[in-house]
Amino acid sequence: MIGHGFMGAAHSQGWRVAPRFFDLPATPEMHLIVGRDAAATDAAARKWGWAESATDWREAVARDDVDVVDIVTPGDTHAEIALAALNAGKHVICEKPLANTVAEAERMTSVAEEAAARGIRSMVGFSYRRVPAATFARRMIADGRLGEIRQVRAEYLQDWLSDPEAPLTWRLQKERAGSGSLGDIGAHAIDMVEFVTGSRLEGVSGILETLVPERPLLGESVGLSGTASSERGAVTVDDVALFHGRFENGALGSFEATRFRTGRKNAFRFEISGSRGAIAFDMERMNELEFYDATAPELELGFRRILVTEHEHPYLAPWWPTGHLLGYEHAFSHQVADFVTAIAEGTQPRPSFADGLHVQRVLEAVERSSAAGSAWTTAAPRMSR
Ligand code: SOE
Repeated sequence: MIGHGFMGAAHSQGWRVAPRFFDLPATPEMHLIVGRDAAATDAAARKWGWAESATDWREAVARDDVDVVDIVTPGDTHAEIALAALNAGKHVICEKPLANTVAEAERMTSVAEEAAARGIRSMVGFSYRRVPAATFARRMIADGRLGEIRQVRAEYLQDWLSDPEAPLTWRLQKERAGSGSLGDIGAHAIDMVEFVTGSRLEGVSGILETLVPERPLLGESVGLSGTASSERGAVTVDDVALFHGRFENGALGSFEATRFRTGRKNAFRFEISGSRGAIAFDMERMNELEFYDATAPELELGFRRILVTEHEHPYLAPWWPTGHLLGYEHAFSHQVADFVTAIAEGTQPRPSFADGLHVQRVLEAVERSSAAGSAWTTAAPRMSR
C-alpha cells in the first residue's frame, strides 16, 4: 500500500477483514506500507497490521515479494505510481478519481489494457458501488423493475469546509487534487449513477464556484481538516459543483457536489425514476433503499423502505443476521473481495481504469463547460488530443 492517510486506514481495514469473512480464492498478505515520513508510516504499519514499512515507493513496487499495489495517495501521484507498478507486473488498485487529468487517465488506461493482456489486473476504488443497497439498486434496474429510466438526481453533500478558517489541505490545491468537490465527491456521484443505471453520461452543462478563495495554510495534519497556521494561501479548486447531463439511454440527470452544505455530513444521495417505478438512496441511511412500484394497485402506491440486510442481498451472505446493519467500512472489504477474486480467476475487475477514464472525461467536461459559461459539453474522447 502506498499512502497512509484516511484512505490508507479504510483500505487496510478492507485488506484485513475481507479474507476473514469472505471465502476468497486467494489470501492476501498485508506485506508493506509506504509513506514519506518513516516514523508515521511505521506507526501506521503497526496499527493497521502491515508486516513492514518503507519510504521509497519506487523500490516497493519493484520488489519480487509484492504482487499487488494499492494506491491511496493524493491524485497528483496516481499516474506515476500506477504506471511503474503495472510495468513491474503488479496488479493495481488505485483510489478515485483515477487521475488529475484526462491525459494521465488515458495513459494509465492504455498501460492497464496492455498489462491486462499479460494477466495483470487493475481497478479504481469507487468503493460506494459496493454498498449493498447500491449494488441491489443496480440489480433492480437491470431486472426492469423501474422500466425505462427517465430521470436521475445525484447529490453528494458534506459540510467540513463551510468554516472559512478550515485550513488549506491538499484537497484544496488543484495541482495536488485535480479539482475540488467536483473530483473528490462529484466523481463518486457520476460513477454511482452510471453503475446503477448501466448508462453513461454523454454530455453535461455545469457551473463551478470557489466560495472561500483563501484559507489558513496547513499546520499539523490531523484527519481531513488538519490544524491551521497564521499564514494564508489561495484555494485553487471549486467548492461547489453543479451540473446536469444527458445519459446515453436518453435519461436526464442533475448533479450537485459540495463540501459547504451546512449540516450535511456525508449525504450521498441518488434518486432514479423510470416508467415503472423509482428508487432513492441516502448514504446516511446506507442500509436502506426506498422503492416506489408504479405497477402496484393505485390505493397502495407509495415509497416503501427495503432494509438491505438479507443474506441474499449483494455481499450480505458472510455478515450478520438480518437487520444487523453494515457501515461505511464494509464497502472496502467488498472491494478487496471482488478485486482478489478477479485476480485469482483472471477476470477484469470493475470499475476498470477505462471506467475511471470515462469519469475523468465527465469531470473535465464539467470544467470546460463552466469555463465556457455553462455551454453544453460532450464527455466523449477528444479527437484533437
Ligand atoms: C472527503 O470529501 C471524502 O473523504 C472523499 O475524499 C471520499 O472519497 C468520500 O468517500 C468521503 O469524503
